[in-house]
Parts: sequence; structure tokens; C-alpha cells
Amino acid sequence: MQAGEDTAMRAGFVSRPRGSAKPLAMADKPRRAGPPGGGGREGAGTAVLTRTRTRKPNLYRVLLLNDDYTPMEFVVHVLERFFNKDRAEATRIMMHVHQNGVGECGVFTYEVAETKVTLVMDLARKHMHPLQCVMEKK
Ligand code: TYC
Repeated sequence: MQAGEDTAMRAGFVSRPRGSAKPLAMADKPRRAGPPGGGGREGAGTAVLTRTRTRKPNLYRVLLLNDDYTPMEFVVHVLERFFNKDRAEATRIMMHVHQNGVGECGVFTYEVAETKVTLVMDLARKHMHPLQCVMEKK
């Protein structure tokens, strides 16, 4: 595999067929730009990836856990501020957590989910509320 292809693959721009560890078949290989007609040598530094098959990212649910002390209004605020919920949806989710013990705030890629968990936990700690926010792989 050429250096550019390897980089593109790791970046998630191209991928092997799912479950395949084989090198790309010739027909699947990204094409490099060449002179019109395609007859000559490849242009130096002008590699162009024409294949755009994407790789599914791993997704993570961010969950809020119920407790007996965090004020309902604080939980609604967290859902509005960090999860872009309007007041009605934030209230619905908060009540779901209050009644069921756990509820979903959203689904994100790993780093986004991790950031949101950290932001929620930092704000809860700052206000001395025992609110717990966790992530779990979907
Ligand atoms: N159970 C809390 C109360 O009665 C409210 C609450 C809701 C706390 C959701 C946490 O994730 C939570 N004040």
C-alpha cells in the first residue's frame, strides 16, 4: 500500500470492505491524477482520491443518571446547554431520568461524547450536585 492511501485509510476517507483484511483489489484502488488520456507518468504530488466510500464511526450514547439531590432545573439547564435541547425536550428527558433512573442525552462520536461528559461533570461538581453523566458504546 502506498503512503497516501494508508494515510487516507487511517483518516477514514477510504476503507476496505467490512470484514476484509486483504489489500484493496486493483479496481478498488484510489486513482491518481495523471495527464489527460492517462497515458503518461503520474504527476508528482497530485494524487487525487476518487473513491469516497466512508467508514461508519463508532458511536456512543451519553446518559444522565438519576439521584435524589440534583435540582430538576439544573438537569434541564444541562440538557439545554450541552445537548442543544429546547426547554420542552430537556424537561421530558429530565423527567424520564427522574422516573426511570437513566436516560439518553444524545449519541456522538467518542471524542464528542467524552467532551460532553466532562463538561457536565465539571459543571455539576462546581455547583456541588451529585449528578452523574456517563457514556456507553452503542
Ligand atoms: N431526582 C432529582 C430530584 O428529584 C432530579 C434529577 C433528574 C436528578 C435527573 C438527576 O439526572 C437527573 N430533584
